[in-house]
This record gives sequence, structure tokens and C-alpha cells, in this order.
Amino acid sequence: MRAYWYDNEPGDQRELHDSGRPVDETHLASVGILYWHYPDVASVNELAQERGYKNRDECIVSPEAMGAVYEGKVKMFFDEHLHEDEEIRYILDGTGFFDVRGAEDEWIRISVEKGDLIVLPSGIYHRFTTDTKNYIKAMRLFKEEPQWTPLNRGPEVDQNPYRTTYLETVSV
Ligand code: KMT
Ligand code: NI
Repeated sequence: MRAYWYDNEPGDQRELHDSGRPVDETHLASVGILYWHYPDVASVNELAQERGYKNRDECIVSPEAMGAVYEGKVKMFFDEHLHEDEEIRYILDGTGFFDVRGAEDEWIRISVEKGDLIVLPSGIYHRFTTDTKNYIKAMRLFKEEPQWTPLNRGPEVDQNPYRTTYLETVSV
């Protein structure tokens, strides 16, 4: 895992877009991001138990696994959105980027690889993309039934109670 400020330059979302300015663990913690590097699934099982995650699935994002819909899916994952639940991903193989909004609404790019586990708090605006290798396999953890409701950023979602509650946790 490595985090840095996104450069906001045009170009393929799958490129690094590294501004050269790192984001440290303290800043990530201040916006509610948690992460660990777990060598195997036993540690994931412990975390899932502690946080009350009953369900999980695995998804592969790659042209081989998705065929013709791959490019469209990658664009969809990259639409800025939030969820009313935490988003937990454990990277089983491959690499990719989670972009999250920092304390002043600028993009932070979090580069993830095999063994990384990331927790995005409910209400944080974020997006996901594969990188130029076009392959990631991730475990998605869910508290209850697998569900995935991205709420895309807009005036209405800005007023969502999970969003406003989240903002209270990051304001100083
Ligand atoms: C997400 O949250 O955008 C995804 O789950 C994408 C696939 S998992 C890396
Ligand atoms: Ni999401």
C-alpha cells in the first residue's frame, strides 16, 4: 500500500497520476481510512469476526474475467460515489487504485496490492480503478447480504445523513 496526492492531470485513469507528494498514515487515519497488510486469510477472518462481517465474495476485475463489459465496468467503478456501509476490500491478487477524498476534498490515490486490506468508512467519497496491468482479484466483505449500492456524488447525496455524519468525524 502506498498513498499519494493525485496529480489531477488528464490521461488514462489507470496511469499512476502520482504528484510526487506522499500522504502519510496520520492523514489517512484522519479521514477514517484503515488498512493492514495481511499475509493470509486467517487474519482477515479475525477482522471480519471483530467487526461483524458475516458475508463475503470474490471478484476479479480484468478483461479476461469480464470480457466486453470490462471497459464499461472500469469507468463505472471510477464514478465518484459513497456507500451507507463501510467498504472493506482484501486484495487477493493483482493491483489497483482506490481514490478517496482528503480533508480538503482533494483526491488521495491509494495503491493496493496482494495482501492489502483497506476499510473505507461509510460516507466517504471514493472511486476505484484497475491500473495499466488491468487485473485485480479482491475479496469484498459484507456485514449482511452482499449488496453494493454506490450513491454517485451530487447535491442530493451531499445531504445524505451518512455523508453529513461522516463529515462531522473528519472536521476538527
Ligand atoms: C469497488 O468498490 O469499486 C469494487 O469493489 C471494485 C472491485 S474490488 C477491487
Ligand atoms: Ni465504493
